Amino acid sequence: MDYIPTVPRAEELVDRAFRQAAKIEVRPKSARRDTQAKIDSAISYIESRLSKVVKTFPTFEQLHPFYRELFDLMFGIDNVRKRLGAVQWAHDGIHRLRSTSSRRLSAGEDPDRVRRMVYGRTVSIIDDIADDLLRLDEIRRKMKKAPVIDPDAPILVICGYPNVGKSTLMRRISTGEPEVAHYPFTTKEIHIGHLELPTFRLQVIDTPGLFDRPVEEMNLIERQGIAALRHIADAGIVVMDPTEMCGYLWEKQVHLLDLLREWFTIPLLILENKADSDLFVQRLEGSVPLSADRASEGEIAALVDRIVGLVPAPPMPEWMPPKDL
Ligand SMILES: Nc1nc2c(ncn2[C@@H]2O[C@H](COP(=O)(O)OP(=O)(O)O)[C@@H](O)[C@H]2O)c(=O)[nH]1
Ligand SMILES: [Mg+2]
Repeated sequence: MDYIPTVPRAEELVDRAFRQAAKIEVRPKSARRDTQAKIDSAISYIESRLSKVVKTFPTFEQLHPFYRELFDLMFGIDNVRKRLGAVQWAHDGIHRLRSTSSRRLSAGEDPDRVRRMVYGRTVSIIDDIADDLLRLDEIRRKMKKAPVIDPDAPILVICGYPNVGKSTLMRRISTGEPEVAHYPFTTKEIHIGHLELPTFRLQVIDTPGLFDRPVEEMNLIERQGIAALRHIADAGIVVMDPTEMCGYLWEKQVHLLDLLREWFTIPLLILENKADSDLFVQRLEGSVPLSADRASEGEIAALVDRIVGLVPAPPMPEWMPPKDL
């Protein structure tokens, strides 16, 4: 996610505003002008901080549907809108105090009394949005940790039971170290690798806890997580372990494969891993036997070729005739 500035806490906001205001001195001394200057300074400070919060928060309409859905699941987009609305409300309320105070000062009211009224109302307004500010800052921090996936570039997901060899495969086919990001649907992490191809860059995603068990075992959040990822996946690899050294019976793995075939409409490549083991027998027709651990560079290159064949290359930018043609 792009840079989103910190959301100030209520006490910090008020403290700073009043502390800055206290330093102001007007010459020649005039209680009225001095108070007005202090009030203006405090109000301007708070106004600008609050309006920055509202203006710099990402507008969900502009986000890719993947991120919109992701954030909606994470913290409810309506909830964020309501909280930003509260911040705007506080901004407007404090803005109005400016004219109220100058009117009362011009009318000859005791400056100290006017200042106390303005400060009192300011504290009470900011107090009303204290919880919104806290929550917005929490949301901002979660947004920054969102997975670094480019939903518009091709994406390959790696599926299969735990210990079948997904991470090993991921490391073999990616260029560089896979990045680790947080995904709200599992307590675990999501691993994103990149496969540099001559014409485009493929993102390879391994999601421990998501595509490695039957959907019946998942809670609603995890199912929604699958739905969000399904949006953006272009192809999948299902890693299976016919040696059952992973700890899962072959029948269970086949069941997961059937479910994955139901969930995904994208092309799936089936890989039977651990071909180096004495226990290995290829069990499915059309699958690719491989030892993710021991495969030679040449075997990995051949696998990458098959993967590339699965993924539609991103469209070339369309040529548009100049308007005056
Ligand atoms: N014999 C053998 N073991 C493998 C192979 N690939 C992975 N493993 C082992 O299987 C275990 C699980 O591998 P890992 O990649 O972490 O599986 P993941 O849980 O699906 O990500 C590890 O101990 C690997 O060393 C392989 O091709 N042959
Ligand atoms: Mg793993």
